[in-house]
Amino acid sequence: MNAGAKQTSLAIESVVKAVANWTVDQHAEMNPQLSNRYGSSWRADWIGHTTSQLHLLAQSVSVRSTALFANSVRWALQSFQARGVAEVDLRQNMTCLRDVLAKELPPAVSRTVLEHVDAAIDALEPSKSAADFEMSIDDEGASKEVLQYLEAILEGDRSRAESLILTAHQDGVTVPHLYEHILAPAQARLGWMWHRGEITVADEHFGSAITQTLMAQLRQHFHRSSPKGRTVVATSTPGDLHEIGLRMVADLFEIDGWDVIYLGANTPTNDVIELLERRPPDLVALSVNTALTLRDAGELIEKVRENAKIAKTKILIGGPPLRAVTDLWRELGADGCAQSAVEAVKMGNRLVAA
Ligand code: B12
Repeated sequence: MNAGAKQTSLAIESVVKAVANWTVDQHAEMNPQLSNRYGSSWRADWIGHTTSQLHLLAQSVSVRSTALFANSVRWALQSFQARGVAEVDLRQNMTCLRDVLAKELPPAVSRTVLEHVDAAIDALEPSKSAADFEMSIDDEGASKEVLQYLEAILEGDRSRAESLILTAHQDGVTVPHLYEHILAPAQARLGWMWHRGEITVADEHFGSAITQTLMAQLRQHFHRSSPKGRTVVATSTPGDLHEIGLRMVADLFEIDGWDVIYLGANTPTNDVIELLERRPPDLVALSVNTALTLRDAGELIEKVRENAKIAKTKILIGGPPLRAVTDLWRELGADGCAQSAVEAVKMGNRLVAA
């Protein structure tokens, strides 16, 4: 990660609270209708929204990607529209944020930061459509199996959802296929439905819990290749609560004959480094599941590179933000990136062989 960009990113984080408040003050002054239109919690809601945007801005600045911020803001627009927030209000809010940042940030950093905000303002132009952006919108026709699995989840029928997957496995469908072509797309679709306000967080939690239980059950049926004598540590970053994608990656490495040290979600960076020193692996598989954890991922990679004992360990990275902006992995200092668990295993073998 670039040191100057990281510093600017941290400078933004340190003023989030004040900037969010000033932005909402300016927005309310510009548009007195705001308080009528969004009910009694309007101020807290807009401060919450502006705060989230500022955290995303800080992350995008840390990886020097205006595309990441533009994509994230455009992606959020769809969710807000589904919940009755007017597009024009989101645009005004971003314009007020720009004014406040232009006034408050030191000139040395404001040019870079404002480039990101300008990209977001452009992304919110009414002439732009969702197709102009690269977030993982899974709106295409899903397979029959994915739809059947989702239907069982959304009808609250856990037994049917489990039996669909376990029966398919008994009928010869392999674990990698079940992961890649049914469970992963079903999870993405649950996310997309929640994003558009079609299902609740409870529905998503119910489905994610079933997917995790099934993955645990399928473990008993893994057909492992002969041992490769290679070890991978599969981890995420502190504060990242997503674990299904990383676990799929870990499981497919195990099936491929690797020894896997799976650390799961929300792992403290210093503890990961200590583990890498104690049990040096051939590969680290690092999962980044929201743009909000990109800087932490960059820091983990920096700490590996600065540590003579483990500096040469190959680092493979992946997750939704790296699918949306495909060159981020270089900026973060990883050795490679892959878009799916199946691709992760191929890339991991390639990196270690090289
Ligand atoms: C379930 C879920 C959650 C659950 C997680 C539960 C759990 N135990 O895992 C909970 C409720 C905790 C959650 C919270 C949030 N979530 Co969430 N979540 C999801 C959801 C719906 C499914 C995730 C999942 O299981 N995917 C299935 C797996 C298989 O897919 P995957 O993670 O992409 O992994 C594949 C590849 O990316 C790749 N891969 C993954 N890791 C790695 C690692 C390596 C090394 C490699 C090579 C490849 C690789 O291989 C995997 C298999 O093919 C996704 C939607 C989506 N499109 O995925 C959102 C999603 C990941 N969440 C998102 C967000 C924004 C959040 C929140 C910030 C929401 C909020 N406002 O609070 C919080 C953040 C919480 C936190 N601090 O981490 C966004 C991230 C957007 C972005 N690009 O930054 C997503 C994409 C939804 C969306 N489209 O907006 N979430």
